[in-house]
Amino acid sequence: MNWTTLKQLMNEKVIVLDGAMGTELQKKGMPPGVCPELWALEHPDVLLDIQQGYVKTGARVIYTATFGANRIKLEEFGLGDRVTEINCRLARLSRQAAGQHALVAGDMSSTGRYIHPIGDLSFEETVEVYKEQVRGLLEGGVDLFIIETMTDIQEARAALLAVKESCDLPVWVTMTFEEGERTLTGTDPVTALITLQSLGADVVGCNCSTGPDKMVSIIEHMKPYAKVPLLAKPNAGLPKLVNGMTVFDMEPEEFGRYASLLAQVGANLIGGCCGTSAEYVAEVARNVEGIKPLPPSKHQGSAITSARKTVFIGAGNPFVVVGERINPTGKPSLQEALKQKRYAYVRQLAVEQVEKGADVLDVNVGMPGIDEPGTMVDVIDTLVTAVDAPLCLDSSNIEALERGLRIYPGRALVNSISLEKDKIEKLLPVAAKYGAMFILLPLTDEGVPLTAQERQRVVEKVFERAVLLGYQKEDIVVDGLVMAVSSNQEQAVETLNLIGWCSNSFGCNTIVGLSNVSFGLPERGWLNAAFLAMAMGKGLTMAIVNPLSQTVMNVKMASEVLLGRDVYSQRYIKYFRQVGRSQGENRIEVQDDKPRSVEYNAEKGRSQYQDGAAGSADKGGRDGRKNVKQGVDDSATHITEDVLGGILKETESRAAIRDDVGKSTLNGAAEKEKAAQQVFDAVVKGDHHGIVPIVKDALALGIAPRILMDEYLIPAITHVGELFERKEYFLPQLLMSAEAMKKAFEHLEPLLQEEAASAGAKEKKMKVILATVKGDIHDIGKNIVALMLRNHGFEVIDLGKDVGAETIIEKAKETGARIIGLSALMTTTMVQMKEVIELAKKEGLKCKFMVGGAAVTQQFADEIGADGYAEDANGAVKLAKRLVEEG
Ligand code: B1M
Repeated sequence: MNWTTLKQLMNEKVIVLDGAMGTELQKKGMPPGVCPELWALEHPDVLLDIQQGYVKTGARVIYTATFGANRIKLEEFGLGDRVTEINCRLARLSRQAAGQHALVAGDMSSTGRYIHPIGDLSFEETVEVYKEQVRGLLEGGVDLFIIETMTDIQEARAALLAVKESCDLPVWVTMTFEEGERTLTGTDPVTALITLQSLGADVVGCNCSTGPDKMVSIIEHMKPYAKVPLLAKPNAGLPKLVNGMTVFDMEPEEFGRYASLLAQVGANLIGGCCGTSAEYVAEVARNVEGIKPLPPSKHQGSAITSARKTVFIGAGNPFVVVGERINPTGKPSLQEALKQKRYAYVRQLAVEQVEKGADVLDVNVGMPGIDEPGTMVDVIDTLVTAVDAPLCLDSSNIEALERGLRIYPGRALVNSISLEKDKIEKLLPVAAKYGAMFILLPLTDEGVPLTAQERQRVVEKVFERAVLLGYQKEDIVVDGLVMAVSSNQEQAVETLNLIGWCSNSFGCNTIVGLSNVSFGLPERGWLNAAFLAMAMGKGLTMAIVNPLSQTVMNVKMASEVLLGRDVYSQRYIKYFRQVGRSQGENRIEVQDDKPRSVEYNAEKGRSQYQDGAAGSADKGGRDGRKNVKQGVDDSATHITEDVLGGILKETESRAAIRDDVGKSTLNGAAEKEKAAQQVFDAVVKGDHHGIVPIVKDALALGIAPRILMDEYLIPAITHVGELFERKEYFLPQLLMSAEAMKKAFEHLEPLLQEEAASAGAKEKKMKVILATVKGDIHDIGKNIVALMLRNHGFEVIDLGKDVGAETIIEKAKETGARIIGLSALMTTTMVQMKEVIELAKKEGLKCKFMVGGAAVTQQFADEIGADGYAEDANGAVKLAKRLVEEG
């Protein structure tokens, strides 16, 4: 059997895959803590027994036991120099187990590290790590590759590219989704599918994490868009912790029944993950026998993705607004920012556009005297953590586009490919390699064809070339080529005719760069809006516009209703409810938005809202702040956004905006509130590039460092935690917010020390050891506690985070510290506190223990025998003093 015959078989049968490897090795004696790959290699009989069991019970494909055999994982066991050897030998063993009855899939999985900008591993480094593993597996004779249990789409992309750039063998990719049908880094099943199949995966699917019941819905969601076969490999139910051991307790019979359900909703290959054995595989085989598989779809639809979102384009979907503002042409402040690599400004432009309704962001960084490829990469890295909107990479520089496409963690839209020699011969294959959609510009080396008919011929010629590289009509968007009506008035009609032809005859999506139409005429907004309405009437599916132009956005919303694209006018109603304007009232007047509801209580530092909605804002502390935030959502934020909407038409600089708003509308107290609010927002939005200047602005207005810390920064990071818990935020956003918090804290730290010194903190020099316990890397709160204790004269010995009990006790002995302070933020790590206290008792240490952290309670502190618990840093100081007094 080979891949071709397996594919043919897939037309008639659901393909049965193998079951678990790790949990089976454990059952057969593999001790905890060893390198599973090495153990399997040293126990070939065990491995052969497991895999032959799978083949006997019906598996047509078995996975090599090389799940963690990449350099980064193997290095943890000191085996980093044996990558190719281990992979090759394990692949050969699987080959032996498979015989002629099954194919061997070279198994690869996560490195355990995150790729830049979420983590510190570079994309190319990751690709190289996987290529090394691929070499070993190829040497061992695998038939295909499986990249499995991936939680980060960018890492999955790196592994997929590594295989595709190393050989022509098929490559399958399966992601692991959490309960809410998102991966740990926030990718949903459809987004994962579209990104991976566009990049060339031959099979896509899901494995691990949930039980088979939850996977039914994931497969159902993917199926309508899947051009490739779908794979499901669930665990034997949800993992449960019993006596400190993880167990999976779904019986083989029940598992088998779910296999039949998975096949019925569209899975083409089914096997088992953690907790499954040959018995489970036998049940899968029995239950899918005779089920006619649902074939893959011929189309996935016109879709582009970011790491966390898919935007569908065209028929049946909302009109797509592509924000035009990240383009330095005619924008001196953006030019300056790009030259100086001040990406906070680019981030700001992105966030504003998305807040104003952009679905996609155009990214153009081309200008004289700049390293365009390098800047494109930097800007993409900035934007992918700032917004969820997919990106349209816009450049005439092929290298910039290629580098951008390589590291972009989704399916991008390329702007643009024409019939010009360079574009068609060099750029088109690059776009095809990365599976990008592209804007087809009906232009030739001879220039712009003037009539719609001439442009149609160019569209057809470019499309003919694209088909050869696997493109379909759904993958292209034709640019109507908008010219200025001031110089050539017939051109608008030609563009409209081309859009009509694409929509009604050729059958593809269309786009216009709207503002070109009005160039050279006064009152450009009206021409832009009128042309947009006409083009939408001809079937236009998307436009590159300034989403901060209220006129254009209002007309877009209205046109969607009139064209029947906005069923029951739902989006229209919602939009105008949010904007707070009725149709036609498109003037934005700063004076309209009086800051009547905002009052800054300079003394208390806390804002108070007099609107009914925010009535209970003065509770203070975390909860108080939460209410304040709600108040802001209902009043001040909208005021600010509307004001900005008007002003931003012409204003580039954030500082200028703040100046204008401050001078024309807000009194001093409200200005302070606004500045402090921006500090809060910078943490929530994870603006780690921009937060320090924002903090400086707030300080310059006279807001005390402690107020900023207690009333804005801590509540902001707490709010981020709530968003994370509600699955509105994912790990990348959490990391960016933590980074922003860290930068702000670093800036405030010396000021907080000065503040404390001037408040007359007494020198006591009592030694306190502080640590975040083992397994826990949260240290923001612990650092604040350390700072506060130092401010009150304690000598703090900060051991950092993820610190084991032995180290803590050792340091206590060494330094003679009288108090040990432990911090833990997770329910899974707070149990470590008990270990430290028990070890201290065992060692006869006479120390007092204080504990704290979000997960910890007074009751828990009592249970584990701690001497005190503090809810916050102020409480920690009081507690430490009490413990000193108690001796
Ligand atoms: Co994570 N995280 N995080 N996280 N994170 C929490 C804690 C979580 C509650 C978020 C959520 O789901 N809502 C959740 C834990 C769930 C649980 O167990 N109940 C969680 C999770 C699940 C995770 C990961 C597992 C996510 C993942 O990878 N899937 C992962 C775990 C990594 C690990 O530790 N092994 C993870 C990672 C991260 C980041 C790295 C991204 C980042 C940490 C960066 C850093 O610290 N350098 C992060 C962050 C920022 C958070 C939240 C959003 C904020 C924590 C924080 O800084 N709060 C947090 C949600 C939340 O707490 N609302 C969350 C502000 C800080 C000032 O408060 O630390 O409570 P806090 O400290 C206070 C008091 O508690 C007290 O005083 C401080 C100042 O007032 N205090 C003490 C603290 N220590 C004290 C010690 C004392 C006395 C008082 O005596 C010694």
